[in-house]
Amino acid sequence: MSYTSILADAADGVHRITLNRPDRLNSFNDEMHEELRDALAAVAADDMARVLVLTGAGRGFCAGQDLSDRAVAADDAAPDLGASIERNYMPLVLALRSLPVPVVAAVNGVAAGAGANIALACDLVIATESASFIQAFCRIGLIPDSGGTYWLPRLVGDARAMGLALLGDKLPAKQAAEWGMIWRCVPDAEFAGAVEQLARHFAAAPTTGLVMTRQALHASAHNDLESQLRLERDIQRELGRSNDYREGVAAFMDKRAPKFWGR
Ligand code: T3D
Repeated sequence: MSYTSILADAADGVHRITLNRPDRLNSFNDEMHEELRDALAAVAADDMARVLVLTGAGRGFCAGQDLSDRAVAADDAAPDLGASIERNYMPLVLALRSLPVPVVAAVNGVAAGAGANIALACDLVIATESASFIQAFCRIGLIPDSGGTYWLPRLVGDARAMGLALLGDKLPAKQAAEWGMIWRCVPDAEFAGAVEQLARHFAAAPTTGLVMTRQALHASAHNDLESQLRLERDIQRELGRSNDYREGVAAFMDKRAPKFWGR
């Protein structure tokens, strides 16, 4: 499939997907969703993949749903937003959360509406200092979707989640990092280098162990302690049989850098 709304490339285990509608701040339309589904399936199917970096072209990361794509004039039939979410946003969030490689959101500029929450669905969010996060939904009478009502209280606590969701104010990336909503905020001049470093790190990491770490952390949201301990036991049992565990221990004993297989 050739793409017009995104760019996708892969080299040395690093897959990159760039949302590419910069004149609309990379807002989502059906075409972009379809292309994203295809590109994410390609990452999942690539045995050589070790990491996905998701970013935006131009000055923004993503401004959420393309509002010019919506028939909202009084004389038009109301759009079925539930159908749009079921068809596009739910599969996107679930695909990002279950990809067999770590997913880095490299937030290069404003992330608003579903654009903010798609970033938060990724495993690590690194943002440039001039980026910001806006739960813009309340400005147009909607609720935070794409997992917003799930991530926000877990990441920043109820009070801040409520403030962000009800006011729709711009949260600068630096403050988002201070609040623990994202992993890191870096000065604009250092952003590209920091993203590259992260990508290279993951490209050489024990991928399956990382993906199972993500799986266990996600499960902790609904498990009690005993269930979580059982899950850790089961995953550790499986990973203990892996080539990467053998290599990690051998490299430690040999005092050399490990050479992990990944997947
Ligand atoms: O509908 C469903 O399927 C349900 C799912 C909903 C999910 C959602 O995401 S709902 C929330 C949708 N998003 C928004 O409400 C955000 C709208 N955008 C903004 O509020 C602002 O653009 C930003 C705060 C993000 C950035 O502001 P600023 O001043 O830096 O840029 P700008 O001038 O507003 O935008 C630049 C251009 O991008 C502009 O076009 P123009 O005037 O140069 O031709 C603007 O219209 C366009 N643009 C920005 N966001 C969107 C958009 N066009 C369509 N849809 C957008 N979301």
